[in-house]
Amino acid sequence: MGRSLAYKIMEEHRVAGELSPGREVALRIDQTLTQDASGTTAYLQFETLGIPRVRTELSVSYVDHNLLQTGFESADDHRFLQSFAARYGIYFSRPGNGICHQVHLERFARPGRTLLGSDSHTPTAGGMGMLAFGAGGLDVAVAMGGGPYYLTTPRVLGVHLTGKLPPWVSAKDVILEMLRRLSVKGGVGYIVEYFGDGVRSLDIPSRATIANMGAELGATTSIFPSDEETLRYLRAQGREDVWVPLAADPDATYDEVIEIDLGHLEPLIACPSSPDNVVPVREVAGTPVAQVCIGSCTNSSYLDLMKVAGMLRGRTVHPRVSMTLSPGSRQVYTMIARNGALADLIAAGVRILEAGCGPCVGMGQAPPTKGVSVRTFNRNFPGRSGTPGDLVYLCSPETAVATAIKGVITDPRELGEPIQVSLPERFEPVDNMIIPPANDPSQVEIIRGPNIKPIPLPDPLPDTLAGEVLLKVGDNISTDHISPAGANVLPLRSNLPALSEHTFTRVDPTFPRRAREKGGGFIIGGQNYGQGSAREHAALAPRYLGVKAVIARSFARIHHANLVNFGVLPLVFTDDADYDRLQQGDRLVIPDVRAALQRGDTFVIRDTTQGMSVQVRCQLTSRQVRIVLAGGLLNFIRSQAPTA
Ligand code: MIC
Ligand code: SF4
Repeated sequence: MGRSLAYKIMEEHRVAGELSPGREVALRIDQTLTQDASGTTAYLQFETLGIPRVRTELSVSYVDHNLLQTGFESADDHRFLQSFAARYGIYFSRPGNGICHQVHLERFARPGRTLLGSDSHTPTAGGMGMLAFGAGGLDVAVAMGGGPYYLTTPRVLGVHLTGKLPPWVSAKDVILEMLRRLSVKGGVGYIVEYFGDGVRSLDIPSRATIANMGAELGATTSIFPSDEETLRYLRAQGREDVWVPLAADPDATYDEVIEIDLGHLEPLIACPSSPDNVVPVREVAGTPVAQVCIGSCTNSSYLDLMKVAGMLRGRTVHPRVSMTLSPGSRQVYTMIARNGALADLIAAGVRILEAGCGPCVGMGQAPPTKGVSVRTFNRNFPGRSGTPGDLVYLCSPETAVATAIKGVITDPRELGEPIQVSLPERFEPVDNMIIPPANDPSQVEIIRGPNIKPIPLPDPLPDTLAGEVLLKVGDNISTDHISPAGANVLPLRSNLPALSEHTFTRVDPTFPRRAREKGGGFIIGGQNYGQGSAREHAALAPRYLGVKAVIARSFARIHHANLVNFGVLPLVFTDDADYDRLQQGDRLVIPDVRAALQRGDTFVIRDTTQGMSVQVRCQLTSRQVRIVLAGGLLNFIRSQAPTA
């Protein structure tokens, strides 16, 4: 039977386990990436493994999130990361060099290889046939040490692309169409694999845009074939030597197939405040707008920015609108500066920001109260922009610029003839801001600022778990709700005690205080609990405040793995209706939890406040059970290490 491309690459990288949907498989990881906001904890944990040098083919540490430097904290983190990289054999992409996913695509991604990144949009590299996963920092640390990446073997959703995109419709509209059809839960448990004639008409930055936002579908990853177009892009990057042609077998079968005729798509937009709240732009056209932001790892490529500049040439941003642009990489930034496009953007009134994540992660540019913000980004979870009650829309660069010109949400097809841009023959080779590791690591001193605090190791799971339901939340709670980002909080990522004081504060500002006063307890979640980012802080910080278990209707993949890694028990109701019965403030007891976990996957929780019991399931592999019993992955690894 013919195999999908994803399964071929997984088979080549399988080191243990079974490649069968739902079963655990362990994959060899060729490359890793980290970014600064999740990298500090990843490296602090790597350090505890006692491995002198990374054992991957390539590991890169990027600095792209915490660039505001409103205090000493982030600058200290940057220095720590740079010295750590030099010492342990990791390439260091300096602050200002660009967003990890964009730079990785340009300079390092390789078709057919595996990549593990401590950021949920790592699958962007799937745009060039790489099998790339987002994971918590601890999983990335283990991969840097040469350990495999364990995951539940996903099913494969084949997306059959036919036709060609009409004028004014672009890659973002393809992935918004996927989100419209499938929702933010629709990709859970799947790798999304694109195939068919329509693929050929999409350049690599377009494929990367689509693969990037597979994260918003909840998918394990997304992948495109590697073809002539991939070669063209790699050649333009001066990296044609890493090209290999890759595709699914011609008779490949997929677990499910959906059809998209590119020719039938129209400009789409995700309305506040979820990436799957998608409608055609024409349905919300005319809505007055206060802000337009171009950038993020989804839409900040050379082609994107050239389109934006071309549309704005000779025009001025509408007086009501504040428009920003953050280039995806310094390569892109340099090129638009040299060819004059940057001057067109500046002349049109665009506020040019640094190459990095910027407003996408709430680092500045919070929109005004009740002001609509239209962004080319990938996430619009409530409050992520930094403004409470924000109204963030997500769309293509074409729609964003049409909107910036008119001051109201505008279907770009109203602008007449579309702008034509094409891939350059040669991208500017700019690796001078990527520092290779030191030749003599013994000479490198690791520099730690006062903001970098050690991560305490948790105790093993006790025999009985008891405590109060500290918080009950609804469906689709994102990691932005659990451990928010933004300019005030992100600089605290390497200081767990300080960071934990922000846990759930966007949902209930009293949460950290109550959790401390009660000595920890339980969280009740709805469906898709923990969707969004890969930040392990969304497991670490609640655990630090004493959260013992999360009982939810279902979990997002990366967050589920992060809870296990830090010894927080993820439990799922066997009867969905029990979600309604448990209430915030109820006292719960899980007796003999260690024995129950070892016995099987279902057990009983007693609600002593209401005098009732509910049944829950723990969907863990036997390896994960041992990790939770040990109190987390680091404890587990230590217990496995041969004693001297
Ligand atoms: C995000 O887009 O939410 C982030 C910030 O890039 C996160 C990573 C983090 O929180 O450190 C992600 O996507 O994983
Ligand atoms: Fe950065 Fe935004 Fe991409 Fe996250 S989604 S990596 S914050 S640009």
